[in-house]
Amino acid sequence: MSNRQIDALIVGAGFSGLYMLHKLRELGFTAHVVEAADDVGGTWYWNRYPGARCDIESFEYSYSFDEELQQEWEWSERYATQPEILRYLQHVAERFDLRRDIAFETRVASAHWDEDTKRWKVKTENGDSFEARYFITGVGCLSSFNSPDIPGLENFAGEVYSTGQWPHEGVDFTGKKVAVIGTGSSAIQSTPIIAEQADHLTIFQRTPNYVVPAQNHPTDKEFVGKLKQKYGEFREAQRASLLGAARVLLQTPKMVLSIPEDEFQEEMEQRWAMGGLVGFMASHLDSGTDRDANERIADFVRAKIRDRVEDPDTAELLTPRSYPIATKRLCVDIGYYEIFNRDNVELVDLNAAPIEAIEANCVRTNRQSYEVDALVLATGFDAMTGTLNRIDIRGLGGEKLKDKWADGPHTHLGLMSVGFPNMFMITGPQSPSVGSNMVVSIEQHVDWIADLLVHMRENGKEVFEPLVESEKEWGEHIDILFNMSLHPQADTWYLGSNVPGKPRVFTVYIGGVHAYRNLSDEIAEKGYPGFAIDGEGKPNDVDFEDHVMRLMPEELQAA
Ligand code: FAD
Ligand code: N01
Repeated sequence: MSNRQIDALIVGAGFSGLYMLHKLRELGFTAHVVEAADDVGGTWYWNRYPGARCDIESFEYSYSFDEELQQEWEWSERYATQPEILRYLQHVAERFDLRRDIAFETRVASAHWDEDTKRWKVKTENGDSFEARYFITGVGCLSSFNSPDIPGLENFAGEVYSTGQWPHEGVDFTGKKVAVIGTGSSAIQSTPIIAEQADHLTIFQRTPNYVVPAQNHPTDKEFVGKLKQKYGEFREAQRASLLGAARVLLQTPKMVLSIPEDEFQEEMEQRWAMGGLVGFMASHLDSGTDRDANERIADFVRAKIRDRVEDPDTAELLTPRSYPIATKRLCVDIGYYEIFNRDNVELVDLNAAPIEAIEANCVRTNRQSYEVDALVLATGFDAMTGTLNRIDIRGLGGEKLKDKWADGPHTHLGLMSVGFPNMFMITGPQSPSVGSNMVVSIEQHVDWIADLLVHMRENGKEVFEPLVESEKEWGEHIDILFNMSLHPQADTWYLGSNVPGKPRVFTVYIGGVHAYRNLSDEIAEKGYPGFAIDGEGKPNDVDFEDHVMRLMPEELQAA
């Protein structure tokens, strides 16, 4: 039991918490991390299912804050596997001697703002407590597993695995009848490997996904060698990009519907051959705002499904039609569709035959029972707000964050919430987060918070909080961007639609990594308008929409 007095208490030892700790220590603050797992890694600690790897090229999906680190680390593949990313984060922890300030196997249970001392009182489930000037969460957008509410799940007598909490020793499915529930990225990455091992694999699908190929390969050493000669410039380009990824594979500043058919097909084939989600997520000017334009791209991907899956009925079941492409992070595959050409793989459409119950040795739909030895839940996460809401966070007047957010998150910049002074959320809801290369967005948040803390220290200030008006304005800005986009036409975890009872509220800032950085920088440069420092603040005078419009190509503005 301890009661430590520190400047900052950080929750989580993933990409966010590790960098935040390093940055604050460098600046002379006392900081401590509390992490539920027994080691660093976050996402890459927990998600050890077979096939797990990143969807942004590794030389982009990595820290930029230390030149020596980025020069010395060698990725073995274009998209590194989970073990390699975990090794990288362990290397970072060792290189910067971070573990000595991390309490592992410790879960933060509560954080209460004390108005008298102007400090956060943080308690862990182990009974430790901290008093910290700043409470900084790096708890992850995708870190609370969404266990499905299927009748009888607890009666299943075989093995049950969740992709988001995979056993460290791995699982051998050889000779087993396996069922996978869910067809999101985690299933799309794991099922090709499970299909090779299992005697039989049944995949239960509720909503088909758009999937593009990774075209993974061993690292192109010549390319990366050249890139490392100007890594700094490349990192700047990432920060100045829409998605936080700078290796734009094809530059096509065109409106989709203006491209002649033969030219369109040729260009899309090139994108397909290059692989990866970046070339499809932001492929054309209007693909995210005009449904007809979006359909043209979706149709290209749909045709690819028909090419890859031999049985036309199965191909049709796997084809998404009800929602626009890229309204959820695109899935990237290595051999997913091809598994449906195997004799030992079966696809069950839950829309035609919903699961009625899970029994001791089978999954029973309203049409048929499927005998199963092992059940894999690839059912996603209570994303964006889920992990924050699991902590008893109380701000001014004892208000609970969870209560304040009962109808969805309310934040300023996705970074702070009114009534919760000196609390910061790295990649919080309503920030670019999951709509971007997250390492770039994490570094931006960490740097902004660190600069602010220095500003507070240099000016002898204690309490920092957004103004009510700025939070309202930010919420309206999020809504404007949402309504300009095709996101309202999809039911995704971005909107909480995957968790029964969650309010349908859009939780991602989609104005671009570049626009977000620019407006955040302007706020800092102007001395933090829109926030109160020790109770005094000027209203926000930063024009959020203007930042987005300035970076929007003219053709799109006109449209
Ligand atoms: P996390 O890595 O989620 O770490 C949060 C940590 O906080 C966890 O270790 C958790 O145990 C801890 N924690 C939470 N609550 C508490 C508590 N109360 N007390 C103590 N500890 C707590 N993004 C990309 O940009 N590109 C990708 O390729 C990519 N691939 C992904 C693949 C998978 C399988 C998943 C699930 C996500 C992926 N993401 C990807 C998103 C990924 O989550 C982020 O890129 C990034 O790793 C998040 O880092 P983080 O430190 O913010 O959060
Ligand atoms: O989760 P998901 P995920 N009965 O929510 C289904 C990142 N990530 O872990 O779509 C039956 O996408 C659910 O159906 P529906 C990435 O950002 C990246 O796969 O809600 N089915 C869906 O099919 C990603 O977007 C990588 O209708 C149920 C599936 O389960 C995010 O994490 C890899 C159900 C869940 O899919 C989440 O991905 C992995 C129920 N009761 C993750 N409940 C990379 O490739 C849910 N489903 C880098």
